[in-house]
Amino acid sequence: GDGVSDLFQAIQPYVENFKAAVLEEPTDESAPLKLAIVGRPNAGKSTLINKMLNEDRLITGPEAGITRDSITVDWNWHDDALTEDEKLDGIEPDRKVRLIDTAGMRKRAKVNDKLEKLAVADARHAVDFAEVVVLLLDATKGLEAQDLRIADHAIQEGRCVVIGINKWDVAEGPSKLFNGIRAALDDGLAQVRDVPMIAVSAFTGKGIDQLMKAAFQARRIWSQRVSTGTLNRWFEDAIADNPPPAPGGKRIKLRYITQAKTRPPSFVIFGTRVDDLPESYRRYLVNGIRRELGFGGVPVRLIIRAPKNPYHEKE
Ligand SMILES: Nc1nc2c(ncn2[C@@H]2O[C@H](COP(=O)(O)OP(=O)(O)OP(=O)(O)O)[C@@H](O)[C@H]2O)c(=O)[nH]1
Ligand SMILES: [Mg+2]
Repeated sequence: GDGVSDLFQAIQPYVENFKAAVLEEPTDESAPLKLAIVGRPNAGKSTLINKMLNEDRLITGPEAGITRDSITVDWNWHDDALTEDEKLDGIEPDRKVRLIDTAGMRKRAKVNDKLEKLAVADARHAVDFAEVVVLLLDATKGLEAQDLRIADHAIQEGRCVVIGINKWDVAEGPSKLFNGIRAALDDGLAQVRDVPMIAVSAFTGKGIDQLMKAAFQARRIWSQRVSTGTLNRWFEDAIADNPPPAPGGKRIKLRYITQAKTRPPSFVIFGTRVDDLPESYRRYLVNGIRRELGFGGVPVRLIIRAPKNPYHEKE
């Protein structure tokens, strides 16, 4: 093991750069969609991909823990139901997809075995390099804390999340189940509202087209840029409607906003005394960006800071 940790440290910066480069690649719609399918063991991830491909490409089975390594497979999804708007936007019915199958992720406390640890680490990596992550649930098991943990990791990494509820062919009390999961998700994933949720069956193929549509749409939203003019008009209204508080009688001033980057959409607001701004006000602004500027269902980052001004420090 001599030198291994030095080697690791030497490699680390390249990995970080690569990760950043993957994210900043310009996306035109026609670029293959990097789509990772993740979830607990046995949710039906590999079966779903086989159904998409229409061939028995990946090993599946009734026991948990069949898939051990992430596997990438290229697929062409044909969208049979392009809307008029999508046609006007020049979206083609044949869409390239890079599907990534991953190992099932159990609750960390249960994972003792070394091989399983590696498999889970590998699945987490697949999330970091994907654009959209499908979190696949098992309709016969419902939503568990572990699912929220997986979704949370993806959102923290700035990835779009789409929820697929698999095995819908054997779901009991489907509408109650669906609404129950919706409510639990809205409760458990406070940072992203309205995460798309689709009932699917890897056996019958139900819901696959809807799932793919939601995934492509999420990427489109995640990659979009709003003009500075529109952004600041919204910002002025938002602040006029609900001005920032004035702790200790001194008003916090928020001056302007800019979209620093896309994928994930990230915004910076400049102002003074911003350290005193309550979290609830930040949430108010993020929700406004989501609802009023068309960034619903994807992670949105907002940094609020003082402008870089050498005199400001002294002041
Ligand atoms: N009824 C039903 N069973 C399904 C469906 N999809 C998968 N299964 C079954 O669920 C079991 C697990 O399927 P896999 O595709 O191996 O699950 P996985 O998520 O890849 O599991 P790991 O690789 O272990 O994480 C198998 O017995 C499948 O036949 C479905 O849509 N409906
Ligand atoms: Mg599998």
